[in-house]
Amino acid sequence: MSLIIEEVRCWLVDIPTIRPHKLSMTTMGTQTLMLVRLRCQQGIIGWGEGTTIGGLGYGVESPESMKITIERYLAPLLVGKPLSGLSALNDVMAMVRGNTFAKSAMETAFLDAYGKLVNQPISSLLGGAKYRALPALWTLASGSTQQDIEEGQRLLACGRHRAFKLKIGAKSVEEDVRHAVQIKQTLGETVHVHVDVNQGWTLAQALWAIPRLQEAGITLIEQPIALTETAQLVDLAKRFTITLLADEAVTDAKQGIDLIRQGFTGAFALKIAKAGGPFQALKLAHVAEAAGISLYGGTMLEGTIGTVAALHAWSTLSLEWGTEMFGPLLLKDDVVTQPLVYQSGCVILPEGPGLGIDVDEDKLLHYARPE
Ligand code: MUC
Ligand code: MG
Repeated sequence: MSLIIEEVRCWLVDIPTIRPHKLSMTTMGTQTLMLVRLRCQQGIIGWGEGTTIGGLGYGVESPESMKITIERYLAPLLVGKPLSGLSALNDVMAMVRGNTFAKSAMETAFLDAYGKLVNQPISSLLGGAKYRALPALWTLASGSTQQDIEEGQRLLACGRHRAFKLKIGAKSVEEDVRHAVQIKQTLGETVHVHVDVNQGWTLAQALWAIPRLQEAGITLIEQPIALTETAQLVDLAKRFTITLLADEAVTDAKQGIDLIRQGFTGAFALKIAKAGGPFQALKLAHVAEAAGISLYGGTMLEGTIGTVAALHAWSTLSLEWGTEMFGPLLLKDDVVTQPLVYQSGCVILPEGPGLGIDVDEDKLLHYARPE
């Protein structure tokens, strides 16, 4: 069965966060959702979303560049062509180099539309969901140890989350370690706490901090050093028993193979934006599975559309380290008619064809930047 796209439209939607979200490279007070809508033959609509963190602070694409990449380069290649599925879409999109964040939004919108065409959820197009409740941690990133502790305790008490990630790397390494150890000790032995340094340390700082965090019972150390220092990351992973999670250092299947060949023994964080879409992220996941590398379902702090797209992919995998698909909870509002359900430390994969969610176009237009 083929899908013919008739029109592609993009919007930039700015939504405030519930509190400042502090990472090593930026503090977020707003998230910009780059939304794409495919209008296809037979009246089928597909939605996709691309996000990043802090404009160009995190990655090489901005929301504005994603929109222009789609409007100017991807849409003209795709509109009017009969697309028989993901492989056909892939071949066309390969004519544009790079720009995986923009391609992720397009691949998501295509999967949403194609799923509606064949009356199947995206997870079924990607191999089939193994479960519908996926573990989802919460990231503590207020910048204050006391506030993070209170936030963590409140979320544990109401049962929404059972595991946490801490954003560190912006302060001195001594302060980072003190902050993480204090939070871990207060939240307790049974609560999984991991840290994301977002490339904030030098090798020497990492060598000082990692054994201290390991000793305190921190469970994972995410991207401690610069993404380009893969030999050092491989070395660090071999030195300690605590698992090192490669995030910025591993975007797609090719980079996964490179790290595995170098002897990496840690885990991989998957993100649909890094790889170029849910299907592309699964290619990295399958390489990792074949090499015995454990997996973690990562977020680019997407709203509901991008989060659900990733959940469909992650639901087909065994994720030893769970997921961090909490993005919609960080936003004060969203553009969908029904919020995702978060309960007992998990997020529930929606049912229905395509993404399984409906977009509220009035809300979208309310938040959208004027053209
Ligand atoms: C990252 O690097 O993992 C994920 C959660 C969060 O708070 O930031 C992102 C980015
Ligand atoms: Mg990370």
